[in-house]
Amino acid sequence: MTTPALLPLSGRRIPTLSPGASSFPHHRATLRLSEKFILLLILSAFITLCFGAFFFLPDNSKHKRFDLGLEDVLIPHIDAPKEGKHASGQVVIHGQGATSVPCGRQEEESLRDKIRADHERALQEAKEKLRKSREELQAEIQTEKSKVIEDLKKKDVGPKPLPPVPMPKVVGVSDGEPADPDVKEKRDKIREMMKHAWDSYRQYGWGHNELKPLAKKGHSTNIFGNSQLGASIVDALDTLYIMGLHEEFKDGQEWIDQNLDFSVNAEVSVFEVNIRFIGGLLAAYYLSGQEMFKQKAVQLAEKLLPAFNTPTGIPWAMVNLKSGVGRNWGWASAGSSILAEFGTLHMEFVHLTYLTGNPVMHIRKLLAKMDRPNGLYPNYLNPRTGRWGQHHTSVGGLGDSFYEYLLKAWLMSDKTDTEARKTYDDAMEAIERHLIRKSNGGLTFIGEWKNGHLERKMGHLACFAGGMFALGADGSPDDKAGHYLQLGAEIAHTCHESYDRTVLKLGPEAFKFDSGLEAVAVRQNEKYYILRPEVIETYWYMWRFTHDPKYRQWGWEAAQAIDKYCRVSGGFSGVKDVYSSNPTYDDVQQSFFLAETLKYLYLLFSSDDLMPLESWVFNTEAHPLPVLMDDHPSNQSSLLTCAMSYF
Ligand code: DMJ
Repeated sequence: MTTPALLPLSGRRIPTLSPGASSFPHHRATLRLSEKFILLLILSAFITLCFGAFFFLPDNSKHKRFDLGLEDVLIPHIDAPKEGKHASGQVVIHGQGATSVPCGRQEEESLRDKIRADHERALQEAKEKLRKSREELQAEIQTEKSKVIEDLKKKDVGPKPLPPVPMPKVVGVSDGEPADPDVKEKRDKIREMMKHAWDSYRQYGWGHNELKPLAKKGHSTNIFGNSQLGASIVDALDTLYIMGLHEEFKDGQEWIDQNLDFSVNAEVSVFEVNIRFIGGLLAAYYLSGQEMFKQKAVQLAEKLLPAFNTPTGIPWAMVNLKSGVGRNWGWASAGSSILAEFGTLHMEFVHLTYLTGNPVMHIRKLLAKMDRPNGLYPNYLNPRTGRWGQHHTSVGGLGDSFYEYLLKAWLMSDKTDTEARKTYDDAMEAIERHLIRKSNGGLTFIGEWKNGHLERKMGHLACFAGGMFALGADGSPDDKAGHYLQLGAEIAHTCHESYDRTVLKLGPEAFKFDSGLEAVAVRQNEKYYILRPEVIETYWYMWRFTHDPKYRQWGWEAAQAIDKYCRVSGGFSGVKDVYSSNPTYDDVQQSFFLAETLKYLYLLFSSDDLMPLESWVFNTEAHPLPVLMDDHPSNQSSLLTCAMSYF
């Protein structure tokens, strides 16, 4: 397509220079010499102007407009030979020399010829275009669009060379066989449960995001958009690896290598895709050393980056992987982004920064500058205005992993990211003061703060905090390690009570501490259990830090209950009412059941040398990422310092 801007210019110029001007002799005769001179002057000025325009005006053909997903504003090149390709496959523009001053007569001549030729060609193309019908033009535009999309796809799929970085120390990734035969038997049982979950998904839901174990077919939810990204495969990989299920791991690896393509028109949750996919792929890379996983993680992260395109840099909750258009959940207060979502990207992106050298965000710095009501972080923040939405603070849903990632950022940096630690400590202090209470029956619980009022209700999700308190005990200020370990134990106890006070011995989604109620759900829509991991996660951390046998016992109770009430022939399903002896199924095998619940159970019955906590930090989806040791021989610390300064 010709650049339209050329048309008027040429339209004026050609008649002016045309010999046709001499066909009006009577005019010429009547002209006086001075008038002729003035006319000549004007003419030569005009010609100079025209040439000047060619020399000095920017060449529109070089300004390739390229908006992902806005194909209708693409302006294809008319000057294809000016483009070239680097060996890397990246398009580069050559030929800027057209704006430089010609140094000799010969160059001047050839430049003039070139301009003339370009000009003629442009005019010719324009004439041809004008002769075409509307349909022909539309078909042409369509072909151009498809070509650009194809080129884009090729660019996406092709492996991009990443800078070589040293592999962090990877220790204790297999074995962990316990000495006690009884414990070993339990561990084998958990492994068998994983096999059943995986094999069922392999048979009935392969390639889909999740599985419907009763209907025996694939399943998905809105967090994955309209996509088939094999979420369960990516989420399960590292669990398979840690359990020594290598055939299954290879099967999953092959699927990812051949089928996992992120160039899909799907609007996904940035948070969920980050914790499950990027976390899962990075963990698979570190455990197996297979480059392909790293490549995929980086490709996916690039697809998520447009979500950060907001006035504040706080990302949208959702992004369309193809167009890059982002938006927030309709239900979130005042168009806000969610604390637990934008605050749970740090670990994975620090690793990506480490692996690629591309710094990406500065969320923590922005939050540090903001006023916080009572020192608490509200769950809602508007990414346009940078202002908090509704003042609702929670360590459960909407807030949870934000706090978790502050602590884990510090651990993952080999305890050098002291800013993260300080932010975590300050947040915990405010949470203890305003949200943590003891019930009349002596159970410690974490309530929710809503506009200055404490709701005495705790979510299943908040039960992860027992493990977090224990994990953060070492390094806590004012020598409060004992206090935090105790707090972790109290939360673990409360959450165990929430399981123990049900018929199925599985915990409800939320439970109350009000009007004589202690750790039980009241509303029907809070009585379900969807194979969540948080309580078992806390048991595992508490076991690692105390070796109190009650944590293994509680974990075993949960494993047995899951096997008894959630297992069906086509996998494992959530249940709708944990207080009913005859529960109905929700018919979903969540991907986090394979990523987290079964992994934490397996680790609970393994010896401590499997995935030691000095070397590994688990992301919020239980994907282990290695601690980036500051004393790594090959200049890693400067890379790390660089990465950290952006967060
Ligand atoms: C998981 O996807 C993650 O743990 C997340 O942080 C919140 N909880 C679900 C599982 O319950």
